[in-house]
Amino acid sequence: MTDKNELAQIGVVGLAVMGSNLARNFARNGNTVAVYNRSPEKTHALIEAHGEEGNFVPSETIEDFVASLERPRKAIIMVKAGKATDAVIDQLAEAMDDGDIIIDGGNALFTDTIRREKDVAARGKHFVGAGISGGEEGALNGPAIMPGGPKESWETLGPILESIAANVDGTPCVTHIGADGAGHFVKMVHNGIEYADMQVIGEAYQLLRYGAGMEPAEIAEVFHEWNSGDLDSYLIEITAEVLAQKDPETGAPLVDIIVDAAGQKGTGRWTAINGLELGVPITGIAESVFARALSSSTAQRSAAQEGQLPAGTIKALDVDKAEFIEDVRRALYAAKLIAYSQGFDEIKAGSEEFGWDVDPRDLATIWRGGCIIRAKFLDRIRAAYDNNADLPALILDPYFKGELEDLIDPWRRVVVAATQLGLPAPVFASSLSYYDSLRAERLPAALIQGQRDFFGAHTFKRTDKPGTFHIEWSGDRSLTQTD
Ligand code: NBP
Repeated sequence: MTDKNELAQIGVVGLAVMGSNLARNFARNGNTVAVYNRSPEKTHALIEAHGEEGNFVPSETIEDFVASLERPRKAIIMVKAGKATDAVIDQLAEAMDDGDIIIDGGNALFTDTIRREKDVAARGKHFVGAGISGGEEGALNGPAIMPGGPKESWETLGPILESIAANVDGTPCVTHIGADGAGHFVKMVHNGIEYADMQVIGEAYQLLRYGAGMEPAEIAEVFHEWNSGDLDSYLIEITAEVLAQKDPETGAPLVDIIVDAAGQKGTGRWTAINGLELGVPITGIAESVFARALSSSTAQRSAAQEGQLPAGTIKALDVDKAEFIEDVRRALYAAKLIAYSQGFDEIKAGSEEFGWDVDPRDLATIWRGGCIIRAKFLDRIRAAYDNNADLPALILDPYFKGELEDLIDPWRRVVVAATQLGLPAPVFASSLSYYDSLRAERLPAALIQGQRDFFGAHTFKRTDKPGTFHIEWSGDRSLTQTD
C-alpha cells in the first residue's frame, strides 16, 4: 500500500538488495517507510513487487523523500560504501533540518564514520554509523544491528530498529554500541571473526577430505552432527548444506566444481590492519585473510603444483578415522575459541583507543541472532563477561579454560597430523602457537631485545632490577644503565 500523504517513521535511501529488503522488513513490522533510489526503476520495482506488504511512501527526488518523513527525520542509507555514501550524506544533510538523523547502514570503514559524524554534526544533524549483519536474508527477516553515533539518536532510533532486528529469547539483536564509529568498528571485527570462523571450518573439511579420505556427502553428515553440540552455529549449519549439494549440471559434489579461490570485500583486511595498528595479535583473523589471498594467487599456485616444490619424505601418519574426526572437531572448537578471544581483544583495544566504552556482553548478546557468526556458544561468552567484565582474555574464563583441558591434546594431534600429511591448516596451527605463546613462561622476545640492542642500541630491561640498560657491543661489552 502506498500513500503520498502519510508521513513515514523511517526512510531508506538505496534500494538494491540490502536496502529493498530492509525497507520491506520495516514495512512488514508496521512502520510506514519512505523509499528512494537514485534510479527510480528500483523504487518502482520494489513497490510493484512488494507494495502490498506494508505502508511505503515512494519518492523520485531526495527533496520529496525528506519531505515524506516525520520529525525528527530518520533516513537509513543503503548505497555502495565509499563515495556514493558521501554523496548521499551530503544530499540528505542539505535537505534535512537540525536534529534530523542520518544513518549509514552500509559497510563503512569506521574511520570514515568518525569523519562523517563530525561533518554532519557540524551541519546540525545527527549521524549514526550502523553495522548491519545477516546479508540479504537477515535484512529481510531480522538482522543483527550495531549502531554507533550519539546516545541521544539511539533514544529515538532504538524502538524502530528493535522492531526489525532479529530476536533471541525475547531480546532484540540491536543495541547502542558507543559513540561515532563504534558500531562500524564492531561490525568490522564481527566480519573478521567471520573470516576466521569460515577458515577453521574450511581447514576441518580439508583434513577430513584429504586426511581421512572422506567424500563431501559423508563430511556433510559429520558437520550436521557437529551442529547439535558445542559447535552449533549458522556457519556449521550452512557448511553441511553446501557439502551435501550436488552440481545440478554434472551431479558431482558442488564443492568440487567451485573454483578454490576465495573472494573478499575488505572487512577482514580492515580488521587485520586495525589489529596491527592497535598491536593486538589477531592471528586467526589475519591468517584467514592471508589464506584467502593465497587461494587467489592462481599463477603462483599452479607453478608450485607442477612439481616444483618438494613435499618432503616424512611418512604420513596413519589415522584412525573415527578418532581423527573427533580430534578435528575439538581442534576446530579450540581454533574458533581463539579467533573469538582475539576478536574481543581487538574490540577492547579499539574501545580504549577511541573512548567508546563498548560492553563485550552487549556484543555476545546481539550476535546470537541475525548475523553470520550467530552461534550457541555466544551464550557462554556472555556468561564469561557477566562473571568477570575485566577478563584479561576470553580463554581465561573458567568455563573456557575447562573446555581447553579437553581440547588441547586433540588440537595438538591435529596440527601434527596436518603437518605430517602435508595439508595446510594455517589457523589451526597459528592459533595453537598463539595459545602456547600466551602460556610460555619465557618468550624469545628476550633474545630479540638483545639483537635490537646489538645492532641499534635499542636498550633492554632486566628481570632482576628496574631501569634501562645497554651493552657496549662494539667495545668492551660492559653494561651501562641509560635511565
Ligand atoms: P550495492 O553496494 O550494490 O550498491 C547499490 C546501490 O547504491 C544502488 O541503490 C545504487 O543506486 C546506489 N548508488 C551508487 Br552504486 N552510487 C550512488 C550515488 N552516487 N548516489 C546514490 N546512490 C548510489 O548495494 P547492496 O549490496 O544492497 O549493499 C548496500 C550496502 O550494504 C553496502 O554498503 C554494502 O557493503 C552493505 N552490506 C551489504 C551486505 C550484503 O550481503 N550484500 C551485507 C551487509 C552490508 P542505483 O540503483 O541508482 O545505481
